[in-house]
Amino acid sequence: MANPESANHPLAPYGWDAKWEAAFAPHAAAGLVPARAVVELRRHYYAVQTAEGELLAECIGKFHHDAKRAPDAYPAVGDWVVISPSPGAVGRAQLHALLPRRSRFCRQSAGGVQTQQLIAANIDVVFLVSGLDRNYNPKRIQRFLVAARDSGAEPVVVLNKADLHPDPEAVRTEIERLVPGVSVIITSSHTRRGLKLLGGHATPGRTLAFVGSSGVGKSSLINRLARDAELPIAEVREKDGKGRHTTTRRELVLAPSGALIIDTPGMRELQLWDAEDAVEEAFADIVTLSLRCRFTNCLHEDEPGCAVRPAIAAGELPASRLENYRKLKGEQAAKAPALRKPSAVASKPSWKKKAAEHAAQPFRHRQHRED
Ligand SMILES: Nc1nc2c(ncn2[C@@H]2O[C@H](COP(=O)(O)OP(=O)(O)OP(=O)(O)O)[C@@H](O)[C@H]2O)c(=O)[nH]1
Ligand SMILES: [Mg+2]
Ligand SMILES: [Zn+2]
Repeated sequence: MANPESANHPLAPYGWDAKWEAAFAPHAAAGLVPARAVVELRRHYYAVQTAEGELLAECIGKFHHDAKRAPDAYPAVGDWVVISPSPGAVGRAQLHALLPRRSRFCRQSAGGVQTQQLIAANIDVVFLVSGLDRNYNPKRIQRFLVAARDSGAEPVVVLNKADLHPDPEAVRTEIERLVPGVSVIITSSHTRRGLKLLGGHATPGRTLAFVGSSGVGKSSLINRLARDAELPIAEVREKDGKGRHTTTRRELVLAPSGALIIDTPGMRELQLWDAEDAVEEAFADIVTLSLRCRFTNCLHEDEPGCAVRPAIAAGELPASRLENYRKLKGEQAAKAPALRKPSAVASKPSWKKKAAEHAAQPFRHRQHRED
């Protein structure tokens, strides 16, 4: 949109445009200020980028109230938020509202169960990074495409650590056969293979998010794209090829190219999702079929455009298998709320200091990681 005013806005490099300006208008009239959530420090605490610089913003009461009904009512990294400076507290702000999201990437369970974990908002492209060493898993890629399908962002599969695989092209072919039409980029942050292709997505004002298991090289790739980002990376343990959750928070960085790049910690953050992954792995045939259902939340009952029912009707999938799958998914959904409780937080004077301490100390929920 060619709107000179929004193009000259100090937040334009962060993706602010005429449409955001319009969505924000009622809040502007109320004397509030727009900002983009750039770091999720803890639940309900964010570093936000305003026209004047970074502030620490805290959700006010309304958010906690709303969140009881909808977990994704809370801001995620990438969200445009409505704030006001906290009276008498320099560098701090109150967070009042979210501007309606253009896209949202969630980890969600297939089969229509309403448990979601919001990863990032207002992203244009989401890269699922796999390591071509030992991390590569076609079923995980299928699950990712299930999640990406409804996100509003363009999914791209990234096969990293090409330097450690004898034939990366064969893997690409395998994925393309599994999921026709999917975009696959082979990379190596060590040899720089594929970085130009990856960088082709990193155009000014575009928001890119990197997701994938710990240790696959998300931060390494982002550091290559945004040389000044200096996101922490760490050595993979030799014995199992898995990482150590070096990235401990979601963070948006402005790359020299003008793109906005979101780094995320390895995805298996909650025990729930591990259990779920196991179920979905065991029922990969159903997960694959459901990729072709018209509705993301298809329950495979009588929805139009369902791809699972016809497979049962044609005798390709035993009906009992769908029943078992539903039963296991149902059990997980019942377990979900207790695991999703937000952890208690205490306020500290300097958010930068807190962030540093926080980065040095793993989240408690990371005890449930993949190892
Ligand atoms: N051989 C090889 N190693 C790589 C490549 N990319 C990253 N690595 C190594 O893989 C390890 C993990 O990289 P990170 O960038 O920290 O991985 P991550 O995905 O950000 O991990 P988390 O932050 O824990 O989610 C580091 O030791 C990197 O040096 C690559 O292309 N080839
Ligand atoms: Mg990382
Ligand atoms: Zn269906």
